[in-house]
Amino acid sequence: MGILFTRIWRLFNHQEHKIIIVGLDNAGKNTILYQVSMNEVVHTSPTIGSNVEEIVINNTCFLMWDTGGQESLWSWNTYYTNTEFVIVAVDSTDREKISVTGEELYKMLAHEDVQKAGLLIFANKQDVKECMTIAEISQFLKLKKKDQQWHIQACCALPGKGLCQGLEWIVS
Ligand code: G3D
Ligand code: MG
Repeated sequence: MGILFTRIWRLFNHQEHKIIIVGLDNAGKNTILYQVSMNEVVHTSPTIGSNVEEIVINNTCFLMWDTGGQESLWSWNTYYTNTEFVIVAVDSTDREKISVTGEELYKMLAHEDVQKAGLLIFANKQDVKECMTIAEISQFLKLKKKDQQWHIQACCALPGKGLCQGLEWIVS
C-alpha cells in the first residue's frame, strides 16, 4: 500500500495543490487522510477556522471540516478559492444521513469557486454488511446531474482499500 501511495504522490508532481475534504462527522475523513499520508505525521496547523483543519502532504494542502450540524452556520465559502478537488467522505452505512450529505453538497456546489473543481466521492465503510452501494449513493447525491467531473469510489478507509484508486482518478 505504501509503495502505491508513494507512486501516486510522485504523480502529484510536488506542485502545490488544494483539496477540500468534507463529510458528516464520523464519515471517515480523518481515517482517509491518515492512510493517504502513509501514516506519516502530517503537519496540522492550529485550526484556521474554528472547525477547519489544514493538513499538508507533499505540497498538497487538504482543508477538512465536518459538514452538517451546527457548523453549517459557518461560512465555509471563505475557504473555497483555488480548490482543485473536493473529496466527499460518505459513511455508506448511514442511510438516515445520506440526504443531509446530499443537501450540504448541493449548497457547497452552488458556489462559483468550487463549481469547476473535480468531485471525488469516497463511499466509505464498504466492509460493513448491508451498507449502501455506490449506485445507491450516486442516486442519493444526484451525481448524474452534477455539471463538474465526478468519480465515486467504494472504499474501506480503515485498511486503506480503494483509496489509491480514488487518488489515481484525481491524478489522472
Ligand atoms: P471523521 O473524521 O469523518 O469524523 P473518522 O471520521 O475518520 O474519525 O472515523 C469515524 C469512525 O469510523 C471511526 O470509528 C473509524 O474507525 C470508523 N471508520 C473509518 N473508516 C472505516 C471503514 O472503512 N470501515 C469501518 N467499519 N469503520 C471505519 P471509531 O470507533 O474509532 O470512532
Ligand atoms: Mg472527525
